[in-house]
Amino acid sequence: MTERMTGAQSLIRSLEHAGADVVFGIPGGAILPAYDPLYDSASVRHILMRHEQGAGHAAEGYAYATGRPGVCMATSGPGATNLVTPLTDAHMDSVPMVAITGQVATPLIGTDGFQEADICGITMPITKHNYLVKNAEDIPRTIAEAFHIASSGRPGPVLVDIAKDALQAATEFAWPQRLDMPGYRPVTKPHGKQVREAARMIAEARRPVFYVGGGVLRSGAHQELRVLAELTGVPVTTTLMARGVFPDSHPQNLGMPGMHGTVAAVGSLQKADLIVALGARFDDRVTGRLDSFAPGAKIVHADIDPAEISKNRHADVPIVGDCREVIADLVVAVRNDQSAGRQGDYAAWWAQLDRLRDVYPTGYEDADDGTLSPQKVIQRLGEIVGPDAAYVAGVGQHQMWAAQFIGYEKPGTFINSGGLGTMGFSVPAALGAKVGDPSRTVWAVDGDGCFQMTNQELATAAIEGIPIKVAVVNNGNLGMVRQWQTLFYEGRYSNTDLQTAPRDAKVRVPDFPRLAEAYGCVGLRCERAEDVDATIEKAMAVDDAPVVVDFSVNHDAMVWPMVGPGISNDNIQYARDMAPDWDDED
Ligand SMILES: Cc1ncc(C[n+]2csc(CCOP(=O)(O)OP(=O)(O)O)c2C)c(N)n1
Ligand SMILES: [Mg+2]
Repeated sequence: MTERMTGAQSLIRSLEHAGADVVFGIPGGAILPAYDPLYDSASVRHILMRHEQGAGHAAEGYAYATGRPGVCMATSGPGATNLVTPLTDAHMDSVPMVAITGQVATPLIGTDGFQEADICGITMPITKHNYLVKNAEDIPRTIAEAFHIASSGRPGPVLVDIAKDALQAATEFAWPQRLDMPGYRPVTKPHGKQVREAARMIAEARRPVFYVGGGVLRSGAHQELRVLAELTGVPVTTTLMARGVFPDSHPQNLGMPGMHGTVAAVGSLQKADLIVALGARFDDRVTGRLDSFAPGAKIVHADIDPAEISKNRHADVPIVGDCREVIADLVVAVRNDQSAGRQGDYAAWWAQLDRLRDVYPTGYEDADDGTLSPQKVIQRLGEIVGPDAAYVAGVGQHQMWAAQFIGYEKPGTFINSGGLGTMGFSVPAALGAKVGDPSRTVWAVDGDGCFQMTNQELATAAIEGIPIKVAVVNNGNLGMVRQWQTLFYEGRYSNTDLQTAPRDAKVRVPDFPRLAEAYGCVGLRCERAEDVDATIEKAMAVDDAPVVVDFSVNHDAMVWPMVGPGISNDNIQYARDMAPDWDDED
């Protein structure tokens, strides 16, 4: 069945067929034809953002909350280039997303036409795939493919750039019944022999560890992971991207590895004789100096993307497949081994790791000048708000404290920008997550620097009725950069003071609660430890407007533990100038 309509109508009809219910965007000349039929769509809600970067991060937040591709829309030229950061972000963190951009009309392409940018060329390395559509009849098939590519295999962003004359042309609409993509067939089913080999190595290992990454979240494998972990008794570490896929309260969870990981998690990888990497990519923030990472470990590496395997660290047993299927098959293989009497004995290993956990728990000390500790704010937030809420972090110290001091019990409850480390992610991503799952309480945990990059989306949140809550951990400076200046540049604080919370607290630029009020949100401030609980409760009681809380905290707090940049994980500092005693008998 075909129907006559314009390319623009065909685009909106295609979005409806693809199951898109929300589009985050900003109109402009080249995409304008699409905004006309969008006005009439009964099933696609368009949310007018204040910056295209916000539209992109909102689409990411939506994808986290729903598991479905987030959709954003922008016009040609500057609208499209403003999507470059969120597209890169989604690419680095494997977030399913479809970005639709208007392009100048085909006769203008290549002439430096008004608002022409070669967005397909620009985004080639930062999208999973992209399309330039010049003919109206190609629109339905392209949209169908874009959604399929974004959400299958290793998820990622797909950009569809559509020339204005293709949107305006008359066409026949027909939704494709079948996609014909001979070059794209992601392998999801792992090879049985490799899985059995991995199970054998788990049984034979003395010091194994599961290194669990964001792929486990994306594949929805948290239940399978728990079964595998409990069946084997192997310690588990969850990366920044995987916080929550294995409960923090579980006795086998050692916490987060990496630059600001727990001593036990970092130590477990360094001392392991077997690392089973599940949907993780041996990122430099996890491995530290690569040539000294986990020197005695054999590697089993399971990933849906064959390009990840042996990219940074040689895999002794490569397994290409969807994490959920890999882990489910591993459970079967381990059970078979166990019924044949082959089972690992990790008692000595656990004794070693338990000692590290006991002696070096992740903690903090209050400042002696009576100022509020940022860690305390974040810890209390997690305790009061609880494990059902979603916490969406910005980038910097507050992000690391959010990863360390909120207990995550459920998958998808911690949302952040891991690979790219994008300041400005938090507010729009929180907005998108709240739209994706309105029943969930969503807290943005942001920094005073990050917040100033995208806080104009508070206008979107207020006007569209999206009651997110924002905790600005206001230490008055670009804290993570300042921490590096303290540690590696002799305390020379070049350009990191933001004046958002001057020590004499006279003039704050901006004054965040007043800024929030100007945007139609509720604005609160908390400066004393004794007011933290009541302030959080006050913010929780507001459900008809977005809330921004300025937690004015200590300026000098630092994130510990820390593996300094470019150094070996062996040299992790538990606190400044304090290295753990590994007490390793080897
Ligand atoms: C877009 C962008 N620009 C610069 C950086 C470098 N950077 C990383 S953390 C950071 C400081 C963030 O400051 P703030 O939001 O106040 O967080 P804090 O570290 O103080 O908690 C900066 C500038 C970045 N990650 N992203
Ligand atoms: Mg700051």
